[in-house]
Amino acid sequence: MPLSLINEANHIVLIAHQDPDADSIGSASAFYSYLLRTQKKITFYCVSPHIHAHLSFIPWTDKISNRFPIDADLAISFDCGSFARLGVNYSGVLINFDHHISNEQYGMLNCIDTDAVSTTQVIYEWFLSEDIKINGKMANALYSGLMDDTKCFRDPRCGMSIFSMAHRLLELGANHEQCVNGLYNSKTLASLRLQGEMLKRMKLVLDGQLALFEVDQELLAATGASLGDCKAVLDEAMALKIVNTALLLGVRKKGGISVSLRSDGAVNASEIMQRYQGGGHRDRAGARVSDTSLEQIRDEIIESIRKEIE
Ligand SMILES: [Mn+2]
Repeated sequence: MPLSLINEANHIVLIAHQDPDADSIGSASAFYSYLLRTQKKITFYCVSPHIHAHLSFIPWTDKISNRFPIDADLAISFDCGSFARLGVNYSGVLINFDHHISNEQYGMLNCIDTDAVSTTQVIYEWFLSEDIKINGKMANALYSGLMDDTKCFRDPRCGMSIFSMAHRLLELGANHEQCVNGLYNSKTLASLRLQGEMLKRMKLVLDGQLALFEVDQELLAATGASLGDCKAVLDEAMALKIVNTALLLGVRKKGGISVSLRSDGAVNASEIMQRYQGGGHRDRAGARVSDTSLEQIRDEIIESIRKEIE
């Protein structure tokens, strides 16, 4: 049980994954608030040295450190499907809280609910089951992850149970306006310009069912945006009625290709990305590929998609 491991530990390190999102940070943040009630030493760790400024509204992000403490005797990871994304080669006791279907189950305890829309939902339900009181800070952190992973409640899985969770979190002190502003009204001009260019260059293949985007470093340099800014356009493409799959191939600065795949159920995105040592969810997944050309990986993935949708 997570609780007995927590009770036994002296120094607990909470791990948000590499290039963290609101779900990973929000889950770890809520846990940080909870652990402050115990008399234990806590470290909030993330391998990425720079956390996106738009996530700074989530409590305790100022505590995030990219140095892993050597005396930690318990680690808890949040929203991290693969061991590699922890960014640290930790071999001690580890609890793995997640909702990715591709989760590698690398923990000593794996608390994984692949039906949950966010890891913050997994944490929320765990808090309820253990009778852990959720304060305003915790509610806001949990709500931010819920909002981000459901794309502002646009996920078709958002039904009564998700809206009652959201309702309860608002009652407990979550701030809807702050989360909307932090997650959706915080675009940079560079990312918007990039989106415009990407939409101009978008190709529709497989009879228009697949929207294809290719991004190189020249485009990023010209717009001033980063590779991380590219993914948002996939959701725009998915909003086209005819499109049921969207694929992004981005050339990384240090070489290799970053792949992101979205699907509305036509294909299993996680399964396709796992063939490239990536993973994620059925409807959105990704991978990083190094020893293949962009053309080769594009043709391979299009072929995989074609086989599944025909
Ligand atoms: Mn998540």
